[in-house]
Amino acid sequence: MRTDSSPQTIFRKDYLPPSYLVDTVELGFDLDPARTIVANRVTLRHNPLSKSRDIVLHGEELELVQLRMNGKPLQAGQYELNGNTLTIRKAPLAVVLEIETLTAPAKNTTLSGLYVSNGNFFTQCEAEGFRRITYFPDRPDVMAKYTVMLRADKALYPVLLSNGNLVEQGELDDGRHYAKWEDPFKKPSYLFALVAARLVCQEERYTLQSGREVLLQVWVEEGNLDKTDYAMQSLKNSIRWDEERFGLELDLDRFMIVAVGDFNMGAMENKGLNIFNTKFVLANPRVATDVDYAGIEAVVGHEYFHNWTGNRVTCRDWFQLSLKEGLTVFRDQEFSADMIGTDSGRAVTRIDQVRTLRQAQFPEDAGPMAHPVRPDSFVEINNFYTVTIYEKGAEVVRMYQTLVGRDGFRKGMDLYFARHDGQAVECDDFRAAMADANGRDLSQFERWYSQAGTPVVRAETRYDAAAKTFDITLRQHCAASADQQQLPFHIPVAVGLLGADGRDLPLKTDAQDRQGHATVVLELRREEQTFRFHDIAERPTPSILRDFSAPVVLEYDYSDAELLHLFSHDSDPVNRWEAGQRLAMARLLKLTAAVAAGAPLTLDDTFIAAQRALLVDDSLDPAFRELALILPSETIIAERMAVVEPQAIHTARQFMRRTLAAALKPELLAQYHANQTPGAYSPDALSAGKRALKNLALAYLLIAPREAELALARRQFAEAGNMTDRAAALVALIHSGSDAGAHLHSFYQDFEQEALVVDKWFAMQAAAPGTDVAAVRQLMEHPAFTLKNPNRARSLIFNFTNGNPSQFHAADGSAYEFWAEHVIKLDALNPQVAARLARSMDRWRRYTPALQAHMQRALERVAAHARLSNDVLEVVSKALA
Ligand code: 0A1
Ligand code: ZN
Repeated sequence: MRTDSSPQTIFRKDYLPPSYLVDTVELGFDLDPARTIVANRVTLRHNPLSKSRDIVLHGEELELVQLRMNGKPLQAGQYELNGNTLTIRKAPLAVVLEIETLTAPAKNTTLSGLYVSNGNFFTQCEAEGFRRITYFPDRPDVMAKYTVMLRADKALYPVLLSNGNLVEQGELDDGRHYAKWEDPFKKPSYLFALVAARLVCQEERYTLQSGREVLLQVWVEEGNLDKTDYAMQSLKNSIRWDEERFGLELDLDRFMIVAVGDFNMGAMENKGLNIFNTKFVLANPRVATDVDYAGIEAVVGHEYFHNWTGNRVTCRDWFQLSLKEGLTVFRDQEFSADMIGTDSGRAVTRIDQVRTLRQAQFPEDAGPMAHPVRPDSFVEINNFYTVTIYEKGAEVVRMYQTLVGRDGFRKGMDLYFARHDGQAVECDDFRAAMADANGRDLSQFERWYSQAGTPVVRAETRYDAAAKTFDITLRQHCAASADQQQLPFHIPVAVGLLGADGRDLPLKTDAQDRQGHATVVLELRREEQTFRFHDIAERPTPSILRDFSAPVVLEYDYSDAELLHLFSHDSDPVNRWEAGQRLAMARLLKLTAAVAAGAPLTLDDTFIAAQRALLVDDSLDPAFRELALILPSETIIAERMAVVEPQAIHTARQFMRRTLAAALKPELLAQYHANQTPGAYSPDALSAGKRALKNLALAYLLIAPREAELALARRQFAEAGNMTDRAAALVALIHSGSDAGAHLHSFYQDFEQEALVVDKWFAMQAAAPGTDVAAVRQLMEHPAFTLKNPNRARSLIFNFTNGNPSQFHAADGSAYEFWAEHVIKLDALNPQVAARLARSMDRWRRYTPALQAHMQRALERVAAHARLSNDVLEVVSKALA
């Protein structure tokens, strides 16, 4: 909660080095849910880079019991306790502080700091949670060695874990026991963790490529031990991959993953003790879908890869967050792609990344919370764990690889570690390593870090038949934000040219080193540049921005004929998919306008024929076909409209789906049967792709179902051997508007003991177009619903506000009232989760005036609430500004 009246904005330009550095931290915990005593003995020395001799410690929601400096108790007048900082002025050069504090973990509903989940103790310290555990200079550029002593009741908390190595354990009086942990590596406080719990583990000894043996553990509650195999396998794959691709070895003898049911985010990379949301650990075929399996692989990889990109080399300050997050997302993306191994599998992962960017990052970059990959200011750092920092940050890292090549990228990484291992550094240091290792000038590339907004690249082409040249002129612009003037970006634009036969033409540009390739990377640096291709014997169809080589909007006046050509032939699967999206989008925008104008709706046969051809093309990966057949989402369509009318968009998109379903029915049915995956379930990409295509076919077949289609879905629901198929059948039945009630009931009965499946049960109802706000309110009355568990709150509320636009934007504004009410309710429990929900209203100014008026009122109601967290206050005040 806010302690002073108005929240402070923190600026990057105000960075000052810490006045004191910390060498060692010895922590002692007497764990008790109501009253935990934390004894902290910390050795500090003055930082020669700082002029100040004041020791500044952060602390939040702590009761200070005792404070001693160099052996002597400090009295009230010898330090200042002001809000959330404790200052000792004019301190000696070398200081030992002994600090004893009290905290109440059971009362901590924020899930930041030390908290209790299902009777067990966990911590979450990123970004600023450590200050809720003890007084400390809680900033990432203060790195120290930690020793941790845990004491707790042995029967209640048989497992005591912290970072690094277990060095001692034993019994105490009164049924208590202790464990002492030592982390051999210096780390910032945000990477501290402890767990005291009744848990069991799957463990394995694993031999690194160097021959060293390490202990790997996955800790879960007892009933979940049958759901740890995939996380363990993913961990081993991650270790191997980082050795092979980047030459990076696990530096600890022991690496632990712990699953917790109450968690604000996906997972946390605490040194040697990763703490995970159960959603990204627990899986078996009965309860987890293919998407869940892919998520586990990605997040296990992500947290493991942080051990080097984040932990060994960390961030100087939180403005540099993307230094570790963008880079680590890029690494987990490459890991997932390499695990599939095929080119088409790799392309499927890339298409998924593009969809996420368009669905979430582009809107963020155009809305009130827009910020550069390296922000210049923030109010609450927890609000900056965004798709811009993570996903756009990963795109920025990917562009280095596109510019300098895979080998060049590896050289840059090697230099980065050679220079900065053990340090807290800036985004600029990473860029310098990439530039220096490759002898490249990447100074203009800095603008990807400093300028917000999505650049638009407009392409024009000119074919000269006599000279056999083809010119591509690229022009870039980026809408200037209020406080930023935009300068041209350094944009890699990958281009190929298709001949009339659909094949790639060998390319000859003015650059000497790129002759004869099917794809070249053009480097756009100025506002406008023309690139010439030679010896082009026929007018080609340009395939621009292959593999989505930069996070930009590409505008080019493609004719339908050109798009159809690309959709059937482009050798670059991402652009092949993209051509289909362009064909669909053009029609969806026209249909939406027709709905709004009350005009008749039609869909042309050419488009239907193209979709049909793709659907039945067995030479293509089923996963790719599924993606190519998914229409742009309602959110993505909305981003393309000047004034958003959610109902019209929904009606238009539904019309297109219904028309396609009717026209393609025999083919859909054939694909449904052809893509069955009999036998034991396997989450591999090929099987998952078949299931995805089959279930897309089922969803289409159930748009206007007759008895035969309903029977298919019912049978799949009843007989499915895995959650992917069972959940897909249930969703199709719910959307068909037929007898879903009984199926929902039986699904719940079967899985009520599985929290993650109950989340799915809420989520699928929340996102169904038939679910209005009254139905959501009713679901909240269900005994299994609680606002206190973030996964549960998200499953119902977020899937409604973000995943069900036609109902969330109901004309009477009733769902906005619901939103306001729950932002306020959640804020009293958990500001981080509340602030995420608050962001559902980001784009409110783009809706029709009537909807805007309702939205503004709801935003103002939240803003006027008496006791708001800084988290929510920042989001709503930026929205209203
Ligand atoms: N660093 C973690 C994400 C994370 C951030 C904040 C948290 O609590 C406020 C928790 C996790 C990651 O990138 O996985
Ligand atoms: Zn991360």
